Amino acid sequence: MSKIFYVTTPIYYPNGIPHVGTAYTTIAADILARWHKFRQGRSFFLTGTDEHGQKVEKAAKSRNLPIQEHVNEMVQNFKKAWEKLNIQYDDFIRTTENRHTQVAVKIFKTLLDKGEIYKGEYEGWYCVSCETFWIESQVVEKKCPNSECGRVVEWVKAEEYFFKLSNYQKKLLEYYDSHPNFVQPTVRFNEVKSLVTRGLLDICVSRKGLEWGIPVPGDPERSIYVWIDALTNYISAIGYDPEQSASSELFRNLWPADVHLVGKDILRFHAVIWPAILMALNLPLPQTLYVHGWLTMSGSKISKSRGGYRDLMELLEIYGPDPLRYFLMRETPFGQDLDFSEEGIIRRLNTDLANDLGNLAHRVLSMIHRYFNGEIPAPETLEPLDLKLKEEANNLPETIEKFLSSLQFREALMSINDLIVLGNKYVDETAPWKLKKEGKEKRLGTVLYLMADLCRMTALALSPFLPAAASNLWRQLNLEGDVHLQPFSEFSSGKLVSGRKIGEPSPLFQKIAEKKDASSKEEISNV
Ligand code: ME8
Repeated sequence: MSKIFYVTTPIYYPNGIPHVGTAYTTIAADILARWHKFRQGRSFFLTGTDEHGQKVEKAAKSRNLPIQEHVNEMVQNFKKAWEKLNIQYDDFIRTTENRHTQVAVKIFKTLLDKGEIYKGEYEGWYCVSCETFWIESQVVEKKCPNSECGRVVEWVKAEEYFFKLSNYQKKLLEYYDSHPNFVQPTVRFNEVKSLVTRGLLDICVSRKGLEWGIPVPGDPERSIYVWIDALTNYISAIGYDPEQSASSELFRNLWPADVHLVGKDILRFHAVIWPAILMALNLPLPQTLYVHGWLTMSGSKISKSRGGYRDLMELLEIYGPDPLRYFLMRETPFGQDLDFSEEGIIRRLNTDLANDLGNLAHRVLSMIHRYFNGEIPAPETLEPLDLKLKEEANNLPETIEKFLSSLQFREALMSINDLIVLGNKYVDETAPWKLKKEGKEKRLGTVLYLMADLCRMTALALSPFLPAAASNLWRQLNLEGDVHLQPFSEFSSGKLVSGRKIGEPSPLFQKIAEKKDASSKEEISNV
């Protein structure tokens, strides 16, 4: 059996409700998982919440709630948001669950027994925000050297447990050299390489007196500190056990992960610390770490602490899941920053979704009703124009695969939209209404069959990206089964069965008037 595609998102801090930034990573992972499920019949998508540590503790205290109650409530908010966005994860790991804490403790103990973790004293610069100790030469003017941070660092002295990260500098650099696609895009990989080349310090993996954490085995005064706890979720969730023989079948089928999706903020943890931990555990490293850009608003990163953005649930109420998913994935190349704006969502909704896709589906379905009493006609002899359309449609699976294998969501969506635009052009050129007038019934049947088949192909192509619209279109075509459960062999042109009745056409998307204040949305027309 070929390896099951395994994709992960970061596990998010439940110190606030999810926002559109957290949704960004999660949507990307969902698309990849859905696409691979379609292609190979199976895939595995893990997301979850990172529930220990001071940030979460502080958030609970500010709400005057017991921490457990706070996180339980927040987790429900995440799950509700993901459901509304049609995120189809296979597992949701919470780091407070037994299945995780037990494995995290075992991993800590294994590394301690191997001498990879030791108890020691450290004195030096520390960045509270990045939870990182820095080499003296890296710190200039008491500023954190992490380019995404730059906050003031503190001079600290501590007796804690440390992971021997410094031992891994050479091994990591060798690994990077022999795995040129390990971190993508290249600009991020170069950052990592230069960071590691400058030198690595051992990292502190425990904290004394932290109320909300997993106790260090044999030293309950201390808790396992966040990164060992958090990063290991990727293997604890799928049944890893440091006693290799006890690891689950799922783990053997999934590990190493194919893609870890992360934002720029946690690049170093995933490209340096996590690989070193895996090396220390003698485990293979993930295939790819894909580091995407920020969602910004007026140039600043959208974040829980900054605020100033509309609530994710409210965005979903106003626009629905598909326009949001489409805008986020279509607007900029995935590795780059994207300035988020509701005008941007509306523009994409009105043009690509309503004018192009909605229009195509509506006119084709309506004409089949008008000219063939709602019954899919049979195709006759194909002309060069028809063959060209078929050829373009048949190229689509390979094109999507090419783009998605390098996480080019925007380019994949552009190629689907190109086909939709071509379909609309084909209708204009073949002018079925004229064929009807001229009594060319056979030609009319061929044209509308090809168009209905193109709508079927479009629904399949869009199913990972716009799950709701794809289901809706599938239903309107009255096709059998669920669009999301079709075998990949169906994704080829000419598979539509003639003679079947189609359903009633209804607009796939409602246009919204473009105005500055999108809160008072106004539907302007049906497509
Ligand atoms: O860092 N634009 O959790 P977190 C794009 N628990 N992506 C964004 C974003 C934005 N404006 N804001 C957040 C943590 N993200 C740790 C992770 S993993 C073992 C532990 C996304 O709640 C992006 O994926 O701060 C970023 O890396 C992640 O949320 C940070 O989530």
